[in-house]
Amino acid sequence: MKSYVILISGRGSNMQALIAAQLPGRCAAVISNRPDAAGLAWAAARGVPTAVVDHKAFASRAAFDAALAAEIERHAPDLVLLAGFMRVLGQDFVKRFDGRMLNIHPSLLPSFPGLHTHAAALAAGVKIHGCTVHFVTPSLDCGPIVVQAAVPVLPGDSEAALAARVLAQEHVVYAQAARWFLEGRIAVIDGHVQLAGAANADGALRVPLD
Ligand code: NHR
Ligand code: GAR
Repeated sequence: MKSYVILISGRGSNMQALIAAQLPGRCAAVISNRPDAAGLAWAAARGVPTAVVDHKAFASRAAFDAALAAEIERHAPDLVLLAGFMRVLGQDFVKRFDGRMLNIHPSLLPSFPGLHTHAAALAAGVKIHGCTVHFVTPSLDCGPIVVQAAVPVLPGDSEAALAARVLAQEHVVYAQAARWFLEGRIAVIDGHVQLAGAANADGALRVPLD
């Protein structure tokens, strides 16, 4: 059976959605760079092995990356899932897990890479926002896109309200993308993802409506 490792930094709601989805693979470990991440207790309570690799305990990003890679490789996972993981990973780390590491990013990439995406979307006045599952490559938030979900930005939205609307979709598309990967249905061809047996969506999300 295939296996996967989830990297978190905090709450871990995406991690919970992934584990609850009963993917066709075993969750070998949940690893956090923060010892106080709430998601660790949730995973441990469900019998999932947990580990902490505290970035503050290392003198350099390279030393942290090496320790994190070693902890992941103890489990020899087929897939590594960044789920609200908040440390930028260096090129050597990314190369070790090339083609088998996914991230969920809270915007419709390539719009709003980096941090504070919901504030940036509100500031830009976009009417449609969302989330993206992508392969992790050395350049931040730029890897091949697997799936995206779009939500409306509504009049009077706060950052928190918009984040919650996006988060609900993150939980859906991340579990879906992880399932596709574990089923062997994802191919990256010329830097673009192709999904075997995909149905094409029709219709449109238009915002606002009149
Ligand atoms: N690493 C690489 N090489 N490529 C990607 O695409 C990555 C990555 C590491 C994390 C997640 C990403 C996101 O979805 C991710 C994608 C953290 C930062 C950041 O600036 C930016 C993007 C993402 C995650 N982190 C600060 C840092 O100095 C720390 C911020 C904090 O601790 O709160 O590493 O948005
Ligand atoms: C999620 O919205 C995720 O997309 C985002 O942080 C939140 C984590 O929530 N990730 C990033 O911003 C990465 N820089 P969670 O811990 O409940 O999954």
